[in-house]
Amino acid sequence: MRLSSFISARHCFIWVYGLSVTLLVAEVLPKFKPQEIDATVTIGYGLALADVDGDKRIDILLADKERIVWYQNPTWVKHVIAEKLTEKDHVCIAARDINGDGKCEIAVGAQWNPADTVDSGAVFYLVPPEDRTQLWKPIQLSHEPTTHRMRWVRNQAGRFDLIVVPLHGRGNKDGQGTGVRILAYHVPSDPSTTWNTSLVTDVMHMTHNFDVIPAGTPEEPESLLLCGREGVLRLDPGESGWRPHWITKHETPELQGAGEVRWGAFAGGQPYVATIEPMHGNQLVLYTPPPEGPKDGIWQRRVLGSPQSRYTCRDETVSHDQRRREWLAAAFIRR
Ligand SMILES: [Ca+2]
Ligand SMILES: [Ca+2]
Repeated sequence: MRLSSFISARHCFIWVYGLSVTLLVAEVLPKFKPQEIDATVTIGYGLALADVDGDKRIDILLADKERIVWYQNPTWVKHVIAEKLTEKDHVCIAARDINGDGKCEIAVGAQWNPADTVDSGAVFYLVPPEDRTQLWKPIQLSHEPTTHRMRWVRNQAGRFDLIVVPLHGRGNKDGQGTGVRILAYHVPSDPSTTWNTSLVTDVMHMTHNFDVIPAGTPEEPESLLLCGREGVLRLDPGESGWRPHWITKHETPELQGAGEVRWGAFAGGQPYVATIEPMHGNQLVLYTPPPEGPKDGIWQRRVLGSPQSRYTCRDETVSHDQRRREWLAAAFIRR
């Protein structure tokens, strides 16, 4: 199936979202052929796609429980990048070519313990060896507790910052307390020296995920889409910090925040935001700008689907399986 066919199929799904999702999957999705890449993954917390070795083929990177690895396209041979960086699990990975040499730079998050909002968390930048199939050298950076998600994002100067999103604010209990500190890490010319950070925002709690909104050109800065207990917040870089725009605000009991978020656009260019609600939840939700409203107003909310109750269980013993389902659902309507 050609890529263009897949894109066309996606648009079809979006425009007829009122129909059964199951029916649409059968009608419009191309036929995928599963290929087992690795049967020894323990807890595959974080995934990234980037060209590691500079051969112009996109490779797969994985933050597994105790290993950071990459699978080399097209053979998917596994190479270990780093092992057991912290006592507790690795949890996230960011990979992108940030210096234009065609090979990705890598950062990872570790020491995962969402119950410890004081001492958990860790952030590392990994220095590549000459031969990128060998072990990389970790440089530990400062961090906020409960390090959870990270992405490389292009800033106003055309350089890339590492944006790190913890799950909870420092010292929080049950999602209550000070806001989560979302930080931008600025890459120094020598990565082994101190990395300065700046605050992106601290207005939200239980910030479970975020997305990067593509810029209009490869030179412009990129924006963020952050989701959490309070709803979904768009953040645009400006001369005096990040400008906030609430896509949705969850201030009533029936709206309990969002756990996954993706930005996208219809065939005509009209943007949308897709979420899974609430965190680890069962609702697939679509937000679109109000046709007559102000550009910075609250967007219209439509629930596209609510799977059976077995998907809504919040028991931690099945939480990883829930996350996998969330990812599949969000990816399905992604651009
Ligand atoms: Ca490659
Ligand atoms: Ca590079």
